[in-house]
Amino acid sequence: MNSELPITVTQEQRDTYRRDGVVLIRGAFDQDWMAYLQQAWQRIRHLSPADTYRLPAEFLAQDPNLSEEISANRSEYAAQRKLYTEQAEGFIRFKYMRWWAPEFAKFVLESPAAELIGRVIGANHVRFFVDAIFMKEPDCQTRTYWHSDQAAWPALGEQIPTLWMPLYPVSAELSSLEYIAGSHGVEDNSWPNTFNAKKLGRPRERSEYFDWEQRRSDPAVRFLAYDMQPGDAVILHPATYHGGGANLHPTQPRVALSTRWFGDAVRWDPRPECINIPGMPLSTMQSGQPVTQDDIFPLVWCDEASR
Ligand SMILES: O=C(O)CCC(=O)C(=O)O
Repeated sequence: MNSELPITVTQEQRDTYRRDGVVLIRGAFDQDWMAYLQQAWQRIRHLSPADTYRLPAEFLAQDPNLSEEISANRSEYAAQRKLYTEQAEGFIRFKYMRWWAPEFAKFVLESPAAELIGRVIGANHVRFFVDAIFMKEPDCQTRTYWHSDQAAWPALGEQIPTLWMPLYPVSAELSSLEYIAGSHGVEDNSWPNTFNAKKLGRPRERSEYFDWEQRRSDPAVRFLAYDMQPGDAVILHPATYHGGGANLHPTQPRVALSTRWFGDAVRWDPRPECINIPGMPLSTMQSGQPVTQDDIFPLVWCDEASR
């Protein structure tokens, strides 16, 4: 499995990321990594609920919100899961796997993902933040609602990208995620769709996520979607709107791994509606302070030139 990046990130790719808030990189991970992740996915998806989300006990003890969220995720009651975790017919999501499924920790720490992020966004240092996996069964009509991720993160900074990679082929027409080019430059005060935000309810002064379907035929809006093979990856700016992606393929499941990363100059900005983070309750984050907790957010890559 490759730990070195097998491709050279070009200036054009860096410029595309800066301009569009999203860039496709082909062939970043070799087929051994992809087979390994496919196997890991097959293993976790067949676990019983009680065997998922086995986080360190102290993380749950110190963070009642996280503890409640994990119980909802493991619930055998579909209604409860649906209320809090976006699970829907034919759509499964897991997160925080790096803490409870060692294959995903290995990917985060040993694959060239962090280097790829650093080279695309121009960071000197790259730390791991959080992860999630999204699966849509063949012929799953559930669309991912249009959203950007920034409102859900308890941190501020330009460099909090997501690396989105399908474990099996996806096609732009049938199963890809879609992106709105340049939407990372648009002012947005949307209320996120996190477990905590749903419990609190949206305050009147915060808007809902903009539904880009309304502008589907507007020639000024660039909707982007890609045909992708295992090993390809999309890097996404935290403020770029993305969504769509029902899986209309008749036989091929759509399984995507999203890993989120911290680059340079990221500061805590804890708000009660943000995501829960294992090992770092919102109440312990000091507003405006840089991210330094190596045990929770390992520093995975440094640019040699910045040492
Ligand atoms: O793959 C999906 O359906 C959703 C992915 C997503 O929204 C994300 O990674 O932020």
